[in-house]
Amino acid sequence: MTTAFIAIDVQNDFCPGGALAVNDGDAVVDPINALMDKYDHVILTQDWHPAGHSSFASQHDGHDPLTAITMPYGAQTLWPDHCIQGTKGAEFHARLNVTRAELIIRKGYRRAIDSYSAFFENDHQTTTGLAGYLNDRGISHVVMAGLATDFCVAYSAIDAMTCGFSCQVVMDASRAIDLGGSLAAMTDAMTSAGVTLVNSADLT
Ligand code: VGL
Ligand code: ZN
Repeated sequence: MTTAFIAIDVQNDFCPGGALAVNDGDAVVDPINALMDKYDHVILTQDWHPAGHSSFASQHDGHDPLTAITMPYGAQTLWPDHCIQGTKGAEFHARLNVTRAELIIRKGYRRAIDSYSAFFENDHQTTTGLAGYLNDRGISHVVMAGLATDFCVAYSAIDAMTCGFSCQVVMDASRAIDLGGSLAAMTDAMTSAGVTLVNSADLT
C-alpha cells in the first residue's frame, strides 16, 4: 500500500496572531514535521483566497463573521478575511518543513466558491485534481493532519473516503475551530464515513 501524508492548511492566518486563529494552532507544526519524515509522499494544502472572496463576511452587508448564509451551492459559513493570496497570512508557518512536499494544492482561489476540502470545492462537485494525482501515482491511503480539524481536515478526510482512498486523521497533530459544536459533529461525520482517527504514537 502506498501512502501519502497530507498537511492541511498549516498557515499563519490559522495560527495565534492570524486573521482566523485556531486555538493552539501552531501546536500542530512539530508533530506534523515529525510525521512527514515517516512517509514517502508528502502533500500540502494551502487556503488561497483572492481579496474580496465570497466566503468573507466583509463581502456581505449586515452579516457577521462566523454566521452562515446560503450560497448558490448551499450553506456557507462566513469568515473574517483570511489567507489572501500573496500575503504573510497565507504563507505556511515559518517552522513547517515544506522541503519534502511534492505537491501543494491551493484551494478557495475562485471568488464565488469556497473550498474546505483538498478534493472538492464546496459544491462537492468541482474537483481540485487531487484524487487524479493520487490515483495516477498509485497512492491508495492518505494520512492527514492540520488546521482546522472540524473544517478543512474533516472535509478532506470524508472526501478521501468518497473518492475511494482509505484515510487516517492524526488528531494530536490537528486543532479545531469548534464553532457551535462543529468538532463533535465533524468527528462523528468522519467516523461514520469510515475515517480512522489516530494519534501520532499509533503510527509506525
Ligand atoms: C478553513 C475556514 C475557512 C480551514 C479555511 O482551513 O479549516 N476554515 N477557510
Ligand atoms: Zn478559507
